[in-house]
Amino acid sequence: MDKDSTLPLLSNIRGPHPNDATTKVVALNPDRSTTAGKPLTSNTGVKIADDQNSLHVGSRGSALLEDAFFREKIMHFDHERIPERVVHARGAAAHGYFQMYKPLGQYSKAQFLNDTSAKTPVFVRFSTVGGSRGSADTARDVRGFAVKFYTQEGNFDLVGNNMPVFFIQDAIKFPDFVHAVKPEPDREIPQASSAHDTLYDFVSLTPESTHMMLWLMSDRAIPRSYRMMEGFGVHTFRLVNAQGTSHFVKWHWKPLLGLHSLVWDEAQKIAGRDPDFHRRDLWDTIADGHFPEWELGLQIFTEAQAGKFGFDVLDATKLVPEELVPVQRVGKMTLDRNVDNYFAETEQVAFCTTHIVPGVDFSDDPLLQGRNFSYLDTQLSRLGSPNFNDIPINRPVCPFSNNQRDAKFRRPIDVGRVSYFPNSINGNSPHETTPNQGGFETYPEALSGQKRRVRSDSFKDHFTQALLFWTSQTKPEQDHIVDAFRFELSKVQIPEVRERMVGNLALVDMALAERVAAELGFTANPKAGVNNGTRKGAVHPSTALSVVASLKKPSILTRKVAILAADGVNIADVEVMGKALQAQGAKVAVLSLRLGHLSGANGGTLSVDYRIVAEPSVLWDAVFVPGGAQSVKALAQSGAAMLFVREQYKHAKPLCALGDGVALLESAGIHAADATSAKALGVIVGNAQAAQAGIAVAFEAAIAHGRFFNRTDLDAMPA
Ligand code: HDE
Repeated sequence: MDKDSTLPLLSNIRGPHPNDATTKVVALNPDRSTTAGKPLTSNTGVKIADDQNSLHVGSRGSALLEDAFFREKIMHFDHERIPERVVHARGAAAHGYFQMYKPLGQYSKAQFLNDTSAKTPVFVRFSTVGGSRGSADTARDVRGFAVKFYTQEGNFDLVGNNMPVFFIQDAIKFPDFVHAVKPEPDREIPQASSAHDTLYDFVSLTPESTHMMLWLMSDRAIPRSYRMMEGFGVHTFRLVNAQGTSHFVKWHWKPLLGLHSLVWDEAQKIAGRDPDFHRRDLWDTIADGHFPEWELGLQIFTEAQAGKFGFDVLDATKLVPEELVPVQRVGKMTLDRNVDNYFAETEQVAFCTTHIVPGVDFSDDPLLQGRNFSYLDTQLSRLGSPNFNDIPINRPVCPFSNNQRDAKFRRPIDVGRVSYFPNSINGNSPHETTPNQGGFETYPEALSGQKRRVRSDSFKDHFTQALLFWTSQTKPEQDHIVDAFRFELSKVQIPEVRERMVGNLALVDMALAERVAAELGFTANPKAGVNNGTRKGAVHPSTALSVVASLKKPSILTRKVAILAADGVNIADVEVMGKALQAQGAKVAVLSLRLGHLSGANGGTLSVDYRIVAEPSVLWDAVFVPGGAQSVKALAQSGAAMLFVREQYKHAKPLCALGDGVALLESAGIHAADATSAKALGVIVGNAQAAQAGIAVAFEAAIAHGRFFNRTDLDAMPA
């Protein structure tokens, strides 16, 4: 082979920004502007002749106060930051659209839930909760999943998380919880981590947190990608139809790529190797045209049904099992455009749980009621003005008009004498709209009772659903929960806090608590827990709660596969396997000891996409080692290459080797002879000819499957 071999997509994994070519978005956002071809000017439009030098006395003298251009530029720069979010500071976002499969008029009169021809624009921001704006993406944490629908009846913000329950029941405890999980105030340590004394002190004294703590220790807290996690509205909301009938609803987002998670060792290593792992993943796949998709799932039930569930649907530490109320998939959301500007869009977007539209209403969940105060309040402090809805990313796409006036950063020039209602001077405009014609009407819920600071008795069972979650996990997922508690509690310094937390776990399940305690040097004791709740008893496992059990339609679309090669590689192996995987939508790249071109065993050259040390194993979903004795020998002499295959194995990822490549796995302690045993699940090997005979198909199936936790010797693998 004479010519250089480059698989078409290989060098384009971090492709160009599609916005460069797109202009459709301008209609949605008239404020979008570029500087291409324009002169550099001051903020008042004066053309700048010299932007390289400030005004000085002579060539070496002191600077002059008169230098207005310098002062304007530095003044602006000095004030470039706004306060980061108190929680959910670290995030990434994208634009897209939402479309219904069938009208939902039976339950809700909302236009965006009924008009199946409408593509409602959305802006979605994903986030971690605890870390600062510059923290790593892969921290063990809840992920925010906030969706702004720009509907024709106003903006609807569904400000959710990737877990369906929460740590606390009443909003008054939110500052306490957040203070406990954030870095400890005297030393500002640890960053973006729940593994410390104050968090466990608080949650162990607050048994209502136990259910959510199990979620936090599960693989849900370390997603592989924002594109591969579920979203939940958490609270019970209402849907209200044109007749005024209300149903309760739980909102779900179901990712079409299925649910996938990292493993903890990998997540920690990624935090150093690529702290932007999730941001980059979202950006790159949208730029590549592989648009992430989620189906909107709804659990709809009546108040009468809710009364028979055995738990309170107003309690945000409880979920409604899908076996009890099935999730109806009613529409689909597609994210098809990266942001133009991180600050203008992702940083300035202001989500508020109060942003609802006719056809949607609140329930009395005390956490939701508190959020309804908090989000509006926080935007004032972050964005600095009650005019924050005028910032382009927050502005509705439907007409809006009212008598609110002035305040900092007022953008519209409100014309006319009238800024009050009723009026006769302006024909009584802007006028009210009756509910029949689309005006918002609050659901007339009947309420009575004394004003009291009290928690309902129906909120007091803190352990039954924790047990439900625990028993619904597959064995490897249970192992991961146990390992995560052991990890976090061994970082906790105060023995009583550890014992109290394990005591609470004992109130969920004694075997769970005993397993956690086994490596902490004490015996699990339910009496050490805080049992101010009651346990109702038996549970029926729910497969929807398990990431592993709910993977229904595996695919290799957008999965990242590394090909390890060096000089003397068998290029035919690379081409056959690379093209087969690309045909199924995987992202394939050649990794070597150096950049440039590799010489093939039988002539020809292969271009290298990445150096192994710069893009190590934890950033890849699977690895392929092609044949070529010289190539394999060079890789075997590289610690980085050996670590690569060992880590792939340790993190339960698929490996495939052909011909001489099998020897590389062997020398890493991964034995191809075990190919058919449970021990080597996900290790695909064959001779070179086998490449044409189904090895690629077997490897694809392994990648689609994801992780092979049934490998029995994962812990023993040195990596
Ligand atoms: Fe939030 N939350 N939260 N939260 N939350 C904020 O609002 C708050 C809660 C969630 O990408 C803040 O704009 C209180 C549950 C997301 O911009 C703040 C309570 C759920 C985001 C706030 C909760 C969430 C936030 C900080 C307890 C899942 C990021 C910045 C009553 C259903 C949105 C901001 C984005 C952000 C308050 C609990 C989700 C301080 C008081 C439960 C996804 O207003």
